Amino acid sequence: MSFKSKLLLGLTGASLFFNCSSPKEEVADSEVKKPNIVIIYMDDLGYGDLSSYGATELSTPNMDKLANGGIRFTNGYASSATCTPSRYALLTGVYPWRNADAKILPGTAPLLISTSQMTVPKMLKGQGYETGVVGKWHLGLGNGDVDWNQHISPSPNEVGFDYSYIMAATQDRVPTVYIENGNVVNLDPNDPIEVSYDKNFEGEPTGKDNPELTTMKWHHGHNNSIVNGIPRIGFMKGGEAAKWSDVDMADHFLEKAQSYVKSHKEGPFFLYYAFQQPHVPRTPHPRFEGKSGMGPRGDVILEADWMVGEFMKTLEDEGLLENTLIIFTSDNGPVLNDGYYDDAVEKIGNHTPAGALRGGKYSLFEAGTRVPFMVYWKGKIQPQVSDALVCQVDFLSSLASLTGSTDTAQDSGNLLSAFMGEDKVGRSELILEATGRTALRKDEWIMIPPYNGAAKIASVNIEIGNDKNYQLYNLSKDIGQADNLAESNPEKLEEMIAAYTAIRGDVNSKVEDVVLK
Ligand code: NG6
Ligand code: CA
Repeated sequence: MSFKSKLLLGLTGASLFFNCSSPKEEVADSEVKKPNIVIIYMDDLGYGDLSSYGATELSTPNMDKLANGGIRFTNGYASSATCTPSRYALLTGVYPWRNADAKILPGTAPLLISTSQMTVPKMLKGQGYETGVVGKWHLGLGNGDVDWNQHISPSPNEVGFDYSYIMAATQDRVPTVYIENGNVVNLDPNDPIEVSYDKNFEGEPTGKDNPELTTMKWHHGHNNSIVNGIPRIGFMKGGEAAKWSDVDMADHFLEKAQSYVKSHKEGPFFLYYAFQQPHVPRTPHPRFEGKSGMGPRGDVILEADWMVGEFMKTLEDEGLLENTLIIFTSDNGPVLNDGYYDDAVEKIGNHTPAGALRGGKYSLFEAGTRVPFMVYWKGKIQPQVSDALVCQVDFLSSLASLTGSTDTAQDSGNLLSAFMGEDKVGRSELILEATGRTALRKDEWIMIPPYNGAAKIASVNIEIGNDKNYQLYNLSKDIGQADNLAESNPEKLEEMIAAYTAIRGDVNSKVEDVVLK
């Protein structure tokens, strides 16, 4: 069978469709063009936040189009229950617990990914792709002593991205500026930017001392520099003209993502489009304010859904939809009060952001890491629901397989056939991480080793999975993790501990209590 007819028949197993050794005339055929690849990455969107994943109180029609027109995974995981480690795993194919620095980073942290490390964009560049990142970065910049008034390096541009338009860390952390290809946008040399996570700059107001200057009130943390009335984490001085507008951020990133697509439509391109919603501070554009009836958290989910729709329209208008593989997922599970009084708790009503899952962001329970996870490719992937066990750490090897690269990374499985809807099993084992602690998912089982420390982070009101005893749950029968089978099924527990220790070693006694700073 020729390469072309194989392609026309669809995918078989995890076969390469873009075989570099194929005869020239077949490769030249438009139908064997390498697909554009887009990863849409949400920030703190929960398993139950989409109507396609069971939400009844919120409607997310545009995200649902991806879920219902592609593969909707029910066992799709972020590697971690917080942002930085998940993003590290997604881009590098390496479990974040292998890197001691892969924790929630301050805005001044050095670049976490080594410039010599393999990454998804680097691998794709090797296959002829143009690569871009738009949105939230949160993987560190520079070497630890960034001068925000000079060109910043290393940045995404040194780990595989040809183009970057990012915020350095999170919307609640300084510096509150956009950075394009290593340069702060709209920087005024006469108003230099200074940033510190240790101490305030003399004379600068803070959320703690000047509550009268804030329009959003802090609940825990978030009481340092005030930008646009919102108190943030970290201190910043100067850079007035460069400061972003929070309510316009989503529109701004959308516009950058759309222009990236338009200017790279000859392809192939890879775009990592990292949204900031529904992470705090939740600042919907006025046209979405009050639309969900659930307060700002619901409103920014509707805003993000609209953005997904507009972005998809651009792909369609440019004639790219049939040749673009789109992955949609989230970096960790949901949280309501993550440090500001913003009505997220008060107005939640009957909505369940985690669906039937236990826990939330920061948690080793399922809601920490099991997230909305869809793969959409118009005309190539049959709409379906898949229970295959898949993780974002698998993107590197799987996309390598898709595009004909032999690059891999230590923990990245080639799950291409699962991502194409052919294999319904996926991985057998997966190590999940939450604030420095780890657990093993194996087939339908999850084992959480004993951890000291509080069972709940009180400030966010989330059970994080700590218990002084082993926990063992059968997720196919007990998705809500109510029934700990560790005592009643000692054989399974022993098998799980052995499998866990084989990957992880005996490390748990060293894990300290979880403190959110
Ligand atoms: C925590 C912040 C939280 C959020 C989180 C990072 C406090 C008290 N809490 O430390 O608000 O910013 O870090 O979220 O400061 S993440 O999704 O980027 O991992
Ligand atoms: Ca996050």
